[in-house]
Amino acid sequence: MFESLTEKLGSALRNLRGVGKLTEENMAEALKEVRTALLSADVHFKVAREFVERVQTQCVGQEVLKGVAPGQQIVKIIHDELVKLLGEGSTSLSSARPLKILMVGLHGSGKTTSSAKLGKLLKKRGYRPFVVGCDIYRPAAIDQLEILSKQEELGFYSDRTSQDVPAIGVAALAAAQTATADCVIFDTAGRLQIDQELIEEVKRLHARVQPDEVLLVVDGALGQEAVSVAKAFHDALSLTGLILTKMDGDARGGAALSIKSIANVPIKFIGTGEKTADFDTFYPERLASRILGMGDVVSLVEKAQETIDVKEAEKMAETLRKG
Ligand SMILES: Nc1nc2c(ncn2[C@@H]2O[C@H](COP(=O)(O)OP(=O)(O)O)[C@@H](O)[C@H]2O)c(=O)[nH]1
Ligand SMILES: [Mg+2]
Repeated sequence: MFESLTEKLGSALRNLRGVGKLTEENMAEALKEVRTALLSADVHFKVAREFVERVQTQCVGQEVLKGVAPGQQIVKIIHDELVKLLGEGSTSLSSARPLKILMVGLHGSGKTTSSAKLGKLLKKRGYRPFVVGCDIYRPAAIDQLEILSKQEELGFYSDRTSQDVPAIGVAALAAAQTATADCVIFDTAGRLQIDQELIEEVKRLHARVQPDEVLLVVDGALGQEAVSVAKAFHDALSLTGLILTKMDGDARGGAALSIKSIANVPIKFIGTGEKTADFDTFYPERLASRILGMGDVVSLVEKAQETIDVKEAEKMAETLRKG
């Protein structure tokens, strides 16, 4: 995942890690390389620019920590900014019961697979999930979902004779209730591109079933193009989250790093393979550490910061004692 970005960021920062003193020149040089690394990972240019600016501002205002090289401190700043870019602590799902989840996205992004994967994951969390095949245009998609639902022992509903997607949705809710399911996942149809007709259909389904979560499934290999896809779906459907798929493949990082700050929708899950088990809650911290590949430096700086915090607290206590 993101090997090339990791390599490029690594080389930009390696030179800086050891330097005893940061000068404007060596910092500017490194930050330029960081920006280039982000751009070549197909991160949206605005995101890359703002990222570098934020890092720069923080480097200037940073208090020098004892026992930490300035370059190492920058690694920590970049790490923290990456975490922010990927989105912090926003992966939880609505607590509504039944929990109704609408899966939307382009054709081939991984909606059907992710519907089954999410069902499996939620089952593990104690839900009784039910999946619904709403892709009436491709009978094979309904078969695919049915097979996966059998495999994972999830409730399943579809109506191969109906062309009325909102009606299928409503009937599915009734079937789910009868089956005492407490989580209903609607797998919908996709097109190769954003398509107004299709969006209208999903909107009608949305209006009828009133989902608690609207998750956009995005191919992680898309790059910054994912941003316009997310925007279009967000405008039409008010997304509540994203699922980035195929993160095991040639994902360069563009989609993951751009989407949260431009479309302002949190990444909630990632798909990391073709099997139903290859699916996980998204942890920004974990991915940031993987991208940077410098966990040792990050924890070193964290320790140094903790020491400072303790000292400050002691100082404050002392001041208070003296009154
Ligand atoms: N490697 C990999 N393949 C995936 C992942 N998610 C989906 N796929 C594959 O992508 C293809 C399209 O998936 P599908 O769920 O049918 O997409 P849909 O058209 O959006 O419903 C299938 O061959 C899936 O096996 C993933 O996380 N990793
Ligand atoms: Mg499908």
